[in-house]
Amino acid sequence: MSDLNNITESVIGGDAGQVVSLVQAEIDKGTNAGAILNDGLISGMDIVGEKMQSGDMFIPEVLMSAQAMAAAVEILKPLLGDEDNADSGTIILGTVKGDLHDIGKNLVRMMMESAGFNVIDLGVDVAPEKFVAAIQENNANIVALSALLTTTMPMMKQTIDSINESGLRDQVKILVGGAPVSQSFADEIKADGYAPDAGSASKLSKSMLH
Ligand code: B1M
Repeated sequence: MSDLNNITESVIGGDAGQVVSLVQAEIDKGTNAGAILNDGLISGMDIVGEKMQSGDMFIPEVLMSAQAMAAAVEILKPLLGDEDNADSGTIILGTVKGDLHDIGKNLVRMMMESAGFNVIDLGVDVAPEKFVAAIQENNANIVALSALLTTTMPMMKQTIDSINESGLRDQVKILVGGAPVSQSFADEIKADGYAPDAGSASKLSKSMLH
C-alpha cells in the first residue's frame, strides 16, 4: 500500500520518469492495474486538484503532473482492458468545446477500444458541429461527451441540441461523463446515459447497443 502512496506522491511531484518506474515496479510485483490507476495515479491527480484550488500548485506544475499520469497510463494500457474484442460499433468521443481536459477522456477511449469499439477521438475543445459532422461521416452508433468544468457542462446540452437539429438524434445514443457530471444532469439534458468512470462508460456503451 505504501508503494501506491509513493506513486501518488510522485504524480503530485510531476516526475514522469519516477512515476513510470514506480508503476512498472508495481506491475512487476503483480499489483492489480485498476488499483494502481485508482489508488495511485488518480488519487495523485485528486490531490493536485485540491492544491490547484487552494493556490498551492500552479498550471505549469499541474501540467507536469498530468504528463506524468499520462506516461504511466501508457504502460498500464495493455493490462486494463479485459473484454473480448468483437466488433462492437463506432463511437465518436471528445471533450466538449471550451474544455481542454483529456486524461479522463483518454482513459475512456482506452477502455472502449479494448472492449472492441471503433473509437473516433475528436480530442479536446470540440465544437458541436464537429460532433455532428463526425456522426455523419462515420455512421456512428454512440456519441460520448466528456466535460471536467462546471462552466462547460452547458456545452454538453448545446451539443445534444445540435445533434437534434441535424436530424441525427435517432441514429445515436449519447453518453456523458466527467467529474462534475451526474445522472440527474444527464437526465436533464436528455442524454441516453451517464457513466462515472471509464470502465463503466465502456460497459454502458455495450449495453446501449446490445
Ligand atoms: Co483543470 N480543473 N483547469 N486542468 N484540472 C479541474 C477539473 C478542477 C476540478 C481543479 C480544482 O479547482 N479543484 C477545476 C474545475 C472546477 C470546476 O469547474 N468545478 C479546474 C479548473 C478550474 C481549470 C482551469 C479553469 C484553471 C485555470 O486556468 N484557472 C483550466 C481550464 C482550462 C480549460 O479546460 N479550458 C484548467 C486547466 C487544467 C490543465 C490544462 C492544467 C490540466 C489538464 C491537462 C490535461 O487534461 N491534459 C488540468 C488538470 C490536470 C486538472 C485536475 C487537477 C485533474 C484532472 C484529471 O486529469 N483527473 C482537475 C482536478 C481533479 O479532477 N481532481 C482539474 C484524472 C482523470 C483520470 O479523472 O478527468 O475526472 P477525470 O476522468 C474520470 C471521470 O471523470 C470519468 O472517467 C475518468 C476515470 O475513469 N470520465 C468520464 C471523464 N470523462 C468521461 C466521459 C464519459 C464517462 C466517464 O463518458 C463519455
